Amino acid sequence: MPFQLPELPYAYDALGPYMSAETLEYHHDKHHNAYVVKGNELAAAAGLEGKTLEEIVISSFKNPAQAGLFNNAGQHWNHQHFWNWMKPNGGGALPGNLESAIKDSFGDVATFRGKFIEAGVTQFGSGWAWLVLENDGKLSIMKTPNAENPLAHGKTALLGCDVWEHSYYIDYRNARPKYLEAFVDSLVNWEYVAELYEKGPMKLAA
Ligand code: MN3
Repeated sequence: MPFQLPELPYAYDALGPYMSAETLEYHHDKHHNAYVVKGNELAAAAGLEGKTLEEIVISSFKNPAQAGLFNNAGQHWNHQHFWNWMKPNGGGALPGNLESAIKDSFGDVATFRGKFIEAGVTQFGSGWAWLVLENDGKLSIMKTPNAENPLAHGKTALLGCDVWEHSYYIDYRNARPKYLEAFVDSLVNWEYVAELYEKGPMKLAA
């Protein structure tokens, strides 16, 4: 099935003042849409229309000849989740199951918060910061360049923050740390993160 641009799960102005309507209009309607259009073009050219998005992300990551396809399919996957990783009036208290898991792996929530923000701040250039569910049930922090994601590495993403400049430059200019703090403290949809945690490590086809 061709990739499709999903609707935003909230109004363009619903994430203010932390993420503006202008940012969401450009980020969703222009950037994410371009990944969908180009991804479909390249998937068709590679004869992969019958494959799932996840299959395409995993197989194209291993194939240097499909780097362009990986970039677009990976970014489509990342953004599909990214819209759901935020919500109006986000942030705040974590659901109990997730809070326990974070304490088990990081000691306390503040330590997790610091490590996640640090990963985003120190990702040189474009990329993503991640909270990952390892196959042994532990949580870890990861950062990746460009379109790369935990899925490509056979891991389960619970939360990701887009640190490409298109995600924050209109609202925060070059202040990436302030954007990451606002993301964690006021935008994250922790219920969605907890839902992904409850599903457990993804079962990936070999
Ligand atoms: Mn983006």
